[in-house]
Amino acid sequence: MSNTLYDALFAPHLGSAQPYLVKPDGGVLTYGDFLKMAARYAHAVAAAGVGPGDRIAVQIAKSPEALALYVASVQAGAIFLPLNTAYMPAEVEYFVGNAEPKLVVCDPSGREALAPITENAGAVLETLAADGSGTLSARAEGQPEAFDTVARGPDDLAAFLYTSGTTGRSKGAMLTHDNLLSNAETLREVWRFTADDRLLHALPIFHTHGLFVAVNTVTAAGGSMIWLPGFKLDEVISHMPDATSMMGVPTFYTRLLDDARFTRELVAHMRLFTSGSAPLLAETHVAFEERTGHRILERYGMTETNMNTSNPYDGERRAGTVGFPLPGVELRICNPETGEELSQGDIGVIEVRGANVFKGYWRMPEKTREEFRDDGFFITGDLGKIDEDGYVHIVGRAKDLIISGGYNIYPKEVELLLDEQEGVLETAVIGIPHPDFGEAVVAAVVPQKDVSLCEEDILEAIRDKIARFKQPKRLFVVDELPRNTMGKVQKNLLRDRFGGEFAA
Ligand code: MLC
Ligand code: AMP
Repeated sequence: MSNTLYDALFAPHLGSAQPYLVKPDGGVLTYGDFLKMAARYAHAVAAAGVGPGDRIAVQIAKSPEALALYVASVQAGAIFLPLNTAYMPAEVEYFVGNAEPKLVVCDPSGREALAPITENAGAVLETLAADGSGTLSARAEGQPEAFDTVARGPDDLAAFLYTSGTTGRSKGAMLTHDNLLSNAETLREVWRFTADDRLLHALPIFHTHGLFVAVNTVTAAGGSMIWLPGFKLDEVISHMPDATSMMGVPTFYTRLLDDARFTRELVAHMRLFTSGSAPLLAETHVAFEERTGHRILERYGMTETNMNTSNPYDGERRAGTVGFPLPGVELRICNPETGEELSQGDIGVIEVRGANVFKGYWRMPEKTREEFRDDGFFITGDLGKIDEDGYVHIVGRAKDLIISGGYNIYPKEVELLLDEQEGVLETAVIGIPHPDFGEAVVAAVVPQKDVSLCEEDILEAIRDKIARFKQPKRLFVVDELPRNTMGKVQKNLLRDRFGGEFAA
């Protein structure tokens, strides 16, 4: 029986002695051995009661076993729901409540906090640690090394990835087998990945970039990956000589450029550097070329759409642009209010349609309807234009969103939490330029009458309530928020006032 994603990406490598994952200590896991491990995990999740269409929520460290669990989920016909390891239990509680997973897998250190949540939701809780130990791996041990792949068609769901919303509530983007497969095959082709490639993989695997763009594309080509637990400068630099390619968020590249060991000689053999998830400053693009002789290939995507555009492999990689629509992706620029298509060169909202675009938000039909046009185009919320040579430029966002080090933060979620704190009347959360993260979260807070507030106390009060990366890097106590005549907070004025806070 056929399973769209497993059959195309993984099954061709069964029994293969080709390297798949190279561990930080140099140990190599072949495709054949990796897929046996994935099969054992598929037995383990099936034994936990997971059947076709059930969700598996995971909040675990990046490891070969963690990746095997993704493949096991695909093979078992389940829906994989990876969660940022920085999320606090209260955030996980929402995802578990919303997605109703059959199985939740967390780090052993998180078990105590998550046990009441999963019990409440009627989910099985298992653990998997960074070193591959845990109750789930114990279940997987001794299981058969082959698993009868569960049948799944192109339109069946393979993953839910939660993306925050402007209302402060996260939405589960439903991605099908075909969404993922079509994008992986396109990227393999346009970025020329082959079995000779070895990707330096330092991204997290709970997001589209690290999991689908990187893993699925390399696997589609039969290449291998240097599987680092995260982005640590020393490790990345020391493994660079063994890689052919790297995918990163802009912070990876600015950090590399800040290090004198990152030289032209170190990367002379490299074939490709790609960047995405956040804007790559034109000056970083230029500095990178000056230092290394390589032009970073910038592309543009979203959780909901996978990758939409890419600068060309051959031809000019134009700094400050995200290149051309990928084959099979239609892209247009529209008036955000009327939806009318605009002329070349005009700025409007970017809309996309294609096999890459998700099926909608889990149990949020209204939200889904709002974000699609009647003709099937998805409204990205990014503002852009197309230049005279056809390159797409992203010039801003119609959505109130901050992207910090490649992670998305919706100000509303942080504002709602700050508003709940004692003595707080109202708040506004903004993103301002930051030399390392691109943008940093900062907050302006108005105290209630006759209350005196201080930055440290408020930050301390929210410390365990939301993921650290969403928390303001600075918090300013102000007398009032600037408002326009309609009463709407003028965040641009706050950005003008506090925008220089992290200036170099
Ligand atoms: C970590 N911290 C951050 C942060 N990452 N703060 C703001 N923004 C971030 N992105 C904070 C931590 O909370 C901690 O704070 C301190 O920084 C050090 O934490 P760390 O874990 O040691 O940080 P580090 O390892 O240096 O992580 C930085 C990073 C990481 C850039 C390597 O954030 C990262 O891997 N980002 C990639 C994100 C990504 O893959 N995005 C893809 C989305 S998919 P404190 O105060 O506790 O010390 C997508 C679609 C598409 O967007 O197009 O690709
Ligand atoms: P996410 O919801 O995490 O998938 O983030 C998607 C958002 O990241 C997009 O809507 C864009 O705003 C932004 N993004 C992704 N790639 C780029 C890029 N190359 N340049 C600018 N913004 C980008």
